[in-house]
Amino acid sequence: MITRTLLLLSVIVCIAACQPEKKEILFPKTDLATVPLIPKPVKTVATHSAFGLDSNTVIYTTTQDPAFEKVGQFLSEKIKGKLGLDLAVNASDSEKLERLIYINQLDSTDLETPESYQLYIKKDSIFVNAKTAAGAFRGIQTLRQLIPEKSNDTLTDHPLWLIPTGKIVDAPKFEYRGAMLDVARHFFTVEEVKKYIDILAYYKYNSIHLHLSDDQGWRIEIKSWPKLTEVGAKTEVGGGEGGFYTQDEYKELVQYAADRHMTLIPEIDMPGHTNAASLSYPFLNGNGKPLKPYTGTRVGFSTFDARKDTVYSFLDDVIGEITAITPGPYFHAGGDETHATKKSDYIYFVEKVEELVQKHGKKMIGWNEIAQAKLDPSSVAQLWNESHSAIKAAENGLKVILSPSERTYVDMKYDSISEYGLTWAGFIPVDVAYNWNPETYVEGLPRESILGVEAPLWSETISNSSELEYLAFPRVIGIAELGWSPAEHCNWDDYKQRLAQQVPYLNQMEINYYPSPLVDWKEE
Ligand code: TNX
Repeated sequence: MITRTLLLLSVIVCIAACQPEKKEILFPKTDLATVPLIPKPVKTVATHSAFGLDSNTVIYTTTQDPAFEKVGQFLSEKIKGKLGLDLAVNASDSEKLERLIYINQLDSTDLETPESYQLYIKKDSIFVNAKTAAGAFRGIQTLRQLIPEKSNDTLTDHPLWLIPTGKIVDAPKFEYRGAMLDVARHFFTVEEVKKYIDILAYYKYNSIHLHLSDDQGWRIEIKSWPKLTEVGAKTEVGGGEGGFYTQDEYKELVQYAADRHMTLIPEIDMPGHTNAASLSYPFLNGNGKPLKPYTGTRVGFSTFDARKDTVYSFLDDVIGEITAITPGPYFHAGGDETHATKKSDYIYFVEKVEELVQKHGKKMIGWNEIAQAKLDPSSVAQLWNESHSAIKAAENGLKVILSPSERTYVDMKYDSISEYGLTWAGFIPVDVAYNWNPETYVEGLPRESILGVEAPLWSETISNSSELEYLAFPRVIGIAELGWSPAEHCNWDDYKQRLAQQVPYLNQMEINYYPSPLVDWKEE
């Protein structure tokens, strides 16, 4: 009896131990509701099956609107970059209709905003429905995030990438979702700015604001005032060589952003932050002090002369040249930290500049200080440090962009051991940047007055893509969600799980993100 039991036991042990090692099947989750989408969509319904994306999949789009075809091509290029698959867009041979992705223009009342979209994923077809190409573009970002990095079985010669089936109905919370890059304190090349724009688009940002001038440098060619770049572009913080965009390069950036349905917003900061401009043309200077190139990081010492007519003729040319190559609706006129400008001069100046911006067919955006002036309700105030001025702007009918420095200033250090960044607005760890509700953050600011949110990245301490990425990522990813997803979906514990799973994308894009210890990053 004992021997029989022993025999049985040893057989069981052997069965357990002698099992051939289970081949790991790389099977992605097929539950649409658990894919780590950022920003989290408004509504997701999972149907627990899968669409097998493969080399026979074809992309079709509405052809009446060429912008929809471009969205299809964009998707095809990104799939090629991620998986190596070359998917045809609107190919004429209709044989290959086994599995298709259809990007469809649809005039439905369910699609409430221009960026709304619906995604219907069935076993053989994926439909992206949108009223506008912008909506379709946002929809295909969701689709990109649904495509797993790995196919179901890397050993077959016909791999399938399984996309979970179901339905997503989605629309942004705010019409404005921006990121600002300061290319004045340190210059960033066209390629560096493009890379940033491309990543922002993946997380559904729709605006890229470039801070094109400051005390330390002027960064855009103005043909009628060539010294701005001959003199004013040659400096940057720390004494580097500076740089500027020619108008052709600027147009290239505008187009690159437009291809991603993003608006480029140019900023010429004034009347303060103008040392580089005044150094180029000293008649502009209003602080009465001798001018010299500035490569430090102090603020608030420079000003234009607000009472000189020639200053406004100069600005008419500058604003005219820039707006002529800027298709978006806005021109940002700065207006912050004007400690060297008398208050009455400041108000006079901002009102004159608003007129010029409108004369050139644009709406003015300015930092919250502009609320001191009497402005047209078409102008927009960008809140960075004084809630009361945002409230005042709203009372005067202006819309407000929220960039509260203690939450959205991604140029602040994460913590005391951060490699780059400033600290004047406090440390901003990844959870602090995420854990706030833009709709209720400023007490007394009505919801209808909020145009959206923006994450500014000032560049005193950073000078290349890798340093930029260290400060921006992951914080701008969280701010993307705050700008898009309904407040009830914005939850740190849930978000940090989804953020942790962005690693494959961040690695594929070679993004030097800060691996915050608050997040349990998923190793690949
Ligand atoms: C404040 S925010 C500034 C910038 C600096 C930034 C550094 C604002 C409108 N002005 O000039 O670069 O702080 O964090």
